[in-house]
Amino acid sequence: MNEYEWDGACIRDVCAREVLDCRGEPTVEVDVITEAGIIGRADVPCGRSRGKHEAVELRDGDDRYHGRGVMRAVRNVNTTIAPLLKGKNASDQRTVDTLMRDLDDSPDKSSLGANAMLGVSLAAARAAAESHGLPLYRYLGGATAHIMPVPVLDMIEGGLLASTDLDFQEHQVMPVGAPTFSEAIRMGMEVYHELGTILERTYGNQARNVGDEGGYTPPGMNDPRDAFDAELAAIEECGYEKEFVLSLDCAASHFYDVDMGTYTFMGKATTREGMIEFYEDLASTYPLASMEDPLYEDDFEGYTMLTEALDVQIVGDDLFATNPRRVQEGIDRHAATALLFKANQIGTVSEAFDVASCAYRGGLAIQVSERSGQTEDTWLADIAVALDAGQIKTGVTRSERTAQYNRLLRIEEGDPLVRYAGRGYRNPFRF
Ligand code: 2PG
Ligand code: MG
Repeated sequence: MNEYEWDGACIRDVCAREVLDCRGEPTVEVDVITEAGIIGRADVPCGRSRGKHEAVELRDGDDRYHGRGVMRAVRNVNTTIAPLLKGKNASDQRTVDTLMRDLDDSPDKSSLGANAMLGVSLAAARAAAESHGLPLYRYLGGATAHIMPVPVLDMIEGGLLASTDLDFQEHQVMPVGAPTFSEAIRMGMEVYHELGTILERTYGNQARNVGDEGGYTPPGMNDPRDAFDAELAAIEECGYEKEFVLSLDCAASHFYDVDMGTYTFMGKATTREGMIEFYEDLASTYPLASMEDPLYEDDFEGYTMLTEALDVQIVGDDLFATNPRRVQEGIDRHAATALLFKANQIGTVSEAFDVASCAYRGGLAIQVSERSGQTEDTWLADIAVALDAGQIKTGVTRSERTAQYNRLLRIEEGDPLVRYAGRGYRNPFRF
């Protein structure tokens, strides 16, 4: 042992189990237990509108849960990964992650499963944080992390996340003018409840039913401009016109026809150029500040055209899949201005943080994101602060989303050093 080594987080055991996500689907939960008896626990979230370049989430494909069971991933943790990590130090995040990667030995984590690996990776970080007596955001972010993110609130849902006629997946609002995170949440929820009343008037009482992320699902609404109009009316009714901007997750790959090379948008086949024209029109009519996945995930060329045409944050989710090669290509081609950071798209904490560093160095902003299938675990909130990201997207209501916001409220209350990103959400360090 040398003077820099510390054995206070020596791993005694690693064990996984199947638990449920918010959609009632199974997912992986992992405990990393240290010799000192500390248990670091983490749950892995699951996407529904997944990008094709994401690391592989192992599902059983048998009779249980209609094939959606994760017992293969659980077994991989308990019988293959656990023996490898016993006796290692949970603080050596990179060692933990590298050992698993070497063992997996596939380009897309399909041997062990990205869900198995991320569970272990996050649980190790939790065990280490607790062994050091630090909250997770401080342990992962270091002594200087201090930015509270702007919540990107998914008020009206469409696409694969709701049973509506809207093609875009999320019609969001961002309280950028709030002075603190807690005020941002208060204002956001006031707008949310006002919006419910407004939508009910036009679309009937079923409009208050919510989608996977707690956003409303107004029956018959099929034009994103109607969603924006309703959101702006709610914002105005609350007196917050100057405090909010609008935002979208278009999730365009999911209404793109690869064979035809067209988007099926509002019932019509639309070309890439048609979509870009629509976005230009939207950006000149509404206070639109951010758009995620506006085009098909492999259309880097179209992304570059859009990024150069619009003064709007262009966020790459399916485009980047939190994958270092794709993020680098996006930077080189100026194909987007922000990375959507989803740890389970890549599969380990250290790789995900490396992707974040690459994004920052390439001039991209970072929006830390949930998956549509979350659990009550709140590591996402901690990671948003650890990365000083300035933006977090985690739906709007339902306990698995509000759990993240509640965690951030507690961080803000308990740490006098933190500062709300506000209008600096794309770069909180620019003065
Ligand atoms: C997205 C997400 C999260 P999913 O597309 O950004 O909102 O959905 O987790 O289903 O990929
Ligand atoms: Mg998305």
